[in-house]
Amino acid sequence: MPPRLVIIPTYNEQENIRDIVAHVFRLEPEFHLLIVDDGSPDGTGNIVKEMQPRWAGRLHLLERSGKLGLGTAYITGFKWAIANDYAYIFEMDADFSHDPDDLVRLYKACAEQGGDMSVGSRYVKGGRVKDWSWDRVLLSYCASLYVRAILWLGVRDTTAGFVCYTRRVLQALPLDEVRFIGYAFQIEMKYRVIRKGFRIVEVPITFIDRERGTSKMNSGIFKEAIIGVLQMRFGGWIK
Ligand SMILES: Nc1nc2c(ncn2[C@@H]2O[C@H](COP(=O)(O)OP(=O)(O)OP(=O)(O)O)[C@@H](O)[C@H]2O)c(=O)[nH]1
Ligand SMILES: [Mg+2]
Repeated sequence: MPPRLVIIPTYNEQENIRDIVAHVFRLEPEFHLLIVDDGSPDGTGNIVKEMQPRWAGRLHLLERSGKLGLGTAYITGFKWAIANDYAYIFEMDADFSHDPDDLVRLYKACAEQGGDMSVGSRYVKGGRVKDWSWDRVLLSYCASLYVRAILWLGVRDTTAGFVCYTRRVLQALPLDEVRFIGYAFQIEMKYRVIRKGFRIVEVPITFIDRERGTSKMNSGIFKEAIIGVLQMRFGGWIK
C-alpha cells in the first residue's frame, strides 16, 4: 500500500466530488483517498460508492449519519488512517479551494525537508488568495494575526485546512481530547502539534475561492474560533 492518504470531509459536494477524486488519482506519487461523508442529502456518498469499483482499494468511504462537523470528521479519519498503517495523512477540502497538485509539495515538505507536519499557507511569501472579496481577505488575515498574538504559534496561516501530518504526529496526539470543530479545530491541531515539540513547515499555496457548491461556513464557526483561542491559551487543558 502506498503510504499516503488524503482525507476529504464532505457535506453536499455533488458538484465537486467526481472531479476532485479523479484529480487526486492522477497524481504522481500515488495517493489514496478517504471520503468522510456526513449523510449528504444531495447524494455525495452515493456518488463515491458508484466510483469505488473503478478505484478499488484506493478510494475509501466512511459514512456518518448526519452533519457532525468538520473536526470530528477528521478525527474519525485520522483513527482510520492510523489503523490502516498510512505514514502521511493529509487534510483537504472538496471544493477545489486547495489545488490537489499541491499535495505533492506538502508531502515533500515532510518526506524530504524534515517537517513533522506541513501546512499549505496563504500568508507566507509566495502564498496568496484568489477571488476572495477584500473584506473576507482582511477578516481572515486579522483572524490569523489574532491567533498568533495569543498563541505564539510561529505559524502564519493558523486556520489553514490543507495540511500533511506524519504518522508520528497523529500518534502522539490525544485525538479523543480534541475539542473544536470548525476553524478552531485547525488552530487547536497546530497548537497541540507545536506544544508537543514537533516542527511545522509552511508551504506557500494559492487558495482559490469555491466555484461550485455552497459554503458550510457560518458565524458559529467563527465565534468558536475567537473564544476557543482564549480557552486554548488560558484553559490549561492542552499540555
Ligand atoms: N463530513 C463533513 N464535512 C464537512 C462538514 N462541514 C463542512 N464540510 C466539508 O469541509 C470542507 C470545507 O468546508 P467549506 O464549506 O468549503 O468551508 P470553507 O472553506 O470554510 O468555506 P468556503 O470558503 O465558503 O467554501 C468541504 O469539503 C465541506 O464539504 C461537516 O459537518 N461534515
Ligand atoms: Mg471551502
